[in-house]
Amino acid sequence: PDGEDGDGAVVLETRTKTKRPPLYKVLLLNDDYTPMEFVVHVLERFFGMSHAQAFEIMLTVHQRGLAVVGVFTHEIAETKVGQVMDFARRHQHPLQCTMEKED
Ligand code: NFA
Repeated sequence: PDGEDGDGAVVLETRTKTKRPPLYKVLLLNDDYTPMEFVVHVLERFFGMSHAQAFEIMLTVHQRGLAVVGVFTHEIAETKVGQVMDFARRHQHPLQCTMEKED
């Protein structure tokens, strides 16, 4: 709606809609070598999951090839992907983590 700026001047076309940021899915990919316990630890450490939740998602990735492990803004998704990829590389596991824009 139109507003008034305090000096009596009318401010036309005040913004009323608040845009939400685009969201990105963070995906974890299966491989044949990364130990299951390592994946569970990654999900607990970087995605705040309980042990039971982390085990369930790890099994989904293992059985289906990949799973969405979280949905975040671009900056947070990039940070999560970087943290997982660094941690996996440091432990010499081939675990892959990527991000994809939500529709
Ligand atoms: N497939 C791996 C194994 O059998 C476990 C795994 C699960 C790896 C999820 C990557 C992601 N050791």
